[in-house]
Amino acid sequence: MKFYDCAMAPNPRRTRIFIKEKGLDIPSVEVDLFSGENLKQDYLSKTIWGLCPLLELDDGSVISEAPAICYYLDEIHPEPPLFGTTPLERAHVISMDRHMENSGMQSVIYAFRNNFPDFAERGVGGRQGDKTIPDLIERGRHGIQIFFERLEQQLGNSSYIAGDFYSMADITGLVVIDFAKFAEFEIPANNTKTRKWYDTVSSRPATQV
Ligand SMILES: N[C@@H](CCC(=O)N[C@@H](CS)C(=O)NCC(=O)O)C(=O)O
Repeated sequence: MKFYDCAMAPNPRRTRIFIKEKGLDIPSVEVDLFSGENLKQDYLSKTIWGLCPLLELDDGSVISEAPAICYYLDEIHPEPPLFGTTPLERAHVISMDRHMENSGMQSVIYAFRNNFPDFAERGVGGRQGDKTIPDLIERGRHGIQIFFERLEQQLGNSSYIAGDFYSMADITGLVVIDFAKFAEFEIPANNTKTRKWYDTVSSRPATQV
């Protein structure tokens, strides 16, 4: 197996944390997304989507998308379970993971990417020639505000995001919050449940990557 990673990017980090939580040791290759290595033929020959992370298996097949890679690893290495243990838990984990991605990650990407001069012609990941759109910065900021409000509400229901157990949804939530911090958006001071949850998950050794 080979893991195509990028130290600075949030979606590869989700996968990196997952691999570490599973106690796996998968050789990795660093992809330089900033210089556009993912848009060159070598990388595109592995995935036409031009996105990182990727997991390449020994038979040459390639899995793209962080949740798909993690789901596959969870299937072949079930312990510790990170997608829950029952059909209903799995559904909640996948549902919450998607909310973390669609509501949280997407908002931070809008706010960050459209404000990042080096990506002036790379407004959409995995593509070249899309100009950034300054109006999307505000949409991103508003989305982050709503995301923080809803996450606080969600954590009023259970101690972790998808229930009373740690899961992929917490990994994605943590990565979104650290990426937001990098883009200078902090958890609001009054969001006490989120802050408590964040302290718990970010003190796990596997999240130090
Ligand atoms: N939904 C995908 C997103 C993958 C993605 O957007 N990766 C970003 C890095 S965080 C990327 O490869 N960007 C390429 C680019 O900016 O051109 C996943 O879950 O893996």
